[in-house]
Amino acid sequence: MYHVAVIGATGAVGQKMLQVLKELDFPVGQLSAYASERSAGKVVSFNGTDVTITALSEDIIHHGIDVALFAAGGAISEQYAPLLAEHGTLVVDNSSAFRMQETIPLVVPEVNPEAVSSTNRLIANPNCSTIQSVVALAPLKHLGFERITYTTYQAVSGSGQKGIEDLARGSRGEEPVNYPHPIHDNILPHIDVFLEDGYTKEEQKMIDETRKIFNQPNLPVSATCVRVPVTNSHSVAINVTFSNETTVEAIRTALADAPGVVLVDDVSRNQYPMPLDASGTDEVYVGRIRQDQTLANTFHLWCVADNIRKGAASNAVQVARHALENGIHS
Ligand code: 2RA
Repeated sequence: MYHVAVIGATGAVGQKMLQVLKELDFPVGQLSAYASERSAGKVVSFNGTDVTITALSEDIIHHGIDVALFAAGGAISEQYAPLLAEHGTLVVDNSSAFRMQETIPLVVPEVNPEAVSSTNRLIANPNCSTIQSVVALAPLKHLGFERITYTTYQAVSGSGQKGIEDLARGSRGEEPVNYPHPIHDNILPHIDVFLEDGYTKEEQKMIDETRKIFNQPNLPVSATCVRVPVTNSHSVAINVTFSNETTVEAIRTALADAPGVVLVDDVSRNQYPMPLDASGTDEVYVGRIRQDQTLANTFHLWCVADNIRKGAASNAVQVARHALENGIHS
């Protein structure tokens, strides 16, 4: 049994980590919850018990923590995650701070479990929209990826509680506070900041992280990331070109047998993945599989997953379990 800490325990992802640690039967002997000074003394719930929030400080290295799950944003991760890892804690970080550092594994256990070695104490959790996309694509890797394009339809919960509140505000006819435009009755082709070339940082994350996870640094990948007025669960339209010939049926068969994937693809019965069905689960749902009419060896896939669970909290817990089972000892 392990002493597990959740850093950022009052946020949407931190709260979900507490829930998922219990639901996935993670071997928690002791649970500690950390957040900013502002939240110190507040109470969160773990396995039906109240846990009082401790203000995060460098003192944490003396608290005997075996496993730390970080969900407190990049600046906090940069300050505390390497420090804890150096002092023997296994750290899984949900921020983007370390994802592209060469020596730090970026892991989705169903996709690249081999990226974790027994010397890694700091492991990065990928971006939510990347996680579900690579889970959907991994069973097709043997076909050879030539090119991938993503178009995302991302729920407001990806922005945390403030995104959910903006959607509710809009439905009451009030102005947005978090987003630059109303999200109610609207869509925003804008997630995270704009970069010099016109892509957003969210789009660049999907591009870079896909290349790193599949270990194909030069793979042509492109993305358009869009915020939609859905409370929870992201959807991604994937267009993928393979080097080898295949068929829709062969793709369906590969996905039907794949870990973490549920195939929902029977349009004769209007069966396809939808956010309402994915929310509250840890699977990635894939459907609408069809051949692209315009390009050889190219297919469309539609995938949906709970962005707070598989896209963040559940993947982090699964990564921690995988690392512990594979020789990382605290
Ligand atoms: C979003 N990718 O949906 C973010 C959350 N990590 O905005």
